[in-house]
Amino acid sequence: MGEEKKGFFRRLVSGLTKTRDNIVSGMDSIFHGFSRIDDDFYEELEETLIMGDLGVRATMDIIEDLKEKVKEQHIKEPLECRQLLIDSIREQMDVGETAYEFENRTSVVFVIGVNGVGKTTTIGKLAGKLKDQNKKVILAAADTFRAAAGEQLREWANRAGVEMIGGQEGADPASVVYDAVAAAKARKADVLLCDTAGRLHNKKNLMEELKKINRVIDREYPDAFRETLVVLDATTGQNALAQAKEFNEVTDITGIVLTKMDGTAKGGIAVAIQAELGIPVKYIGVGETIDDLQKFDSEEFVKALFYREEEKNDDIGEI
Ligand SMILES: Nc1nc2c(ncn2[C@@H]2O[C@H](COP(=O)(O)OP(=O)(O)OP(=O)(O)O)[C@@H](O)[C@H]2O)c(=O)[nH]1
Ligand SMILES: [Mg+2]
Repeated sequence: MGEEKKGFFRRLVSGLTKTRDNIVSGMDSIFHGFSRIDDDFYEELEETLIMGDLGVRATMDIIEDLKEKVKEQHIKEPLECRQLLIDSIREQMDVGETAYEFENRTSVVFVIGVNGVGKTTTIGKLAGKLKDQNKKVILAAADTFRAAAGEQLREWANRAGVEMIGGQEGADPASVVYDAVAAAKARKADVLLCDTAGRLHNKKNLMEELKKINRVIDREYPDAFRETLVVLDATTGQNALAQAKEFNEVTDITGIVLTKMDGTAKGGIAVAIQAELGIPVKYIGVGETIDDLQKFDSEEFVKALFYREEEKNDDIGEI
């Protein structure tokens, strides 16, 4: 691993401490506590995975897969299941290669999600990241529901050193997007990031609003690449999964941002989202500052989750 990557990995390992304590410690005590592989053993594992927010469906699939592997490979020792389980979780999370095409295209990124999940903060962090890559970024404050929302986004725009287009409180979000698209075209921006209001989670409102905004973009900016990111608060566990499902019914989601992964015990929700919905988690939020957004990688995630302190060597072996 390169130095930078190693740093990321360490932060991920430490950010997942509570999740690891929640899921992996429980699992390990099952592996050590059982002397044979029987129904009770599987039941306890199942319970641990569900308690760890991996979701009922993903858990069932993981356990099924484990049972098959145990049978095929004639495994007798509970401890030998550890690696098989890790493999199963990783396989369940597979959504193919995650694309970040919008970063390299002229694009419009929509950021949606319910109240307080971290949409505005994520946009600020993303703007900072793209700016560091020398991209020209414009923010659209399409959350016109509260005046404070625009001000909060303006602070992030200043922090990231990018431009923001806003509207009056109560203005039509589609008109803000219209203005922002005009600005993006005039300034030859690479990426236009649109903040939206959390109250839109009422399905009908959201659908209407998105339709209207999409029409504006289709008409005014037809060549722009489109990305729709749903932001979910990892600390809400199963609620986050339910929200993702709802948004998925209303619009074509291209990716998930899972925020507040720092210090939550519910990081297992990343497994549930990818396994149940097949939508890639593209970024995770690991804190409140501009540098606290990481690209998500399932392999690294599973490695970090099952990381053992005693395996101190940097190349943490075959997980
Ligand atoms: N610890 C932590 N806090 C975060 C993270 N992302 C966002 N927050 C905090 O979550 C709170 C809400 O963030 P906002 O970005 O305002 O959320 P929002 O979705 O825009 O909220 P509304 O506009 O009210 O719907 C703020 O206090 C953020 O600092 C994260 O990854 N980790
Ligand atoms: Mg906001």
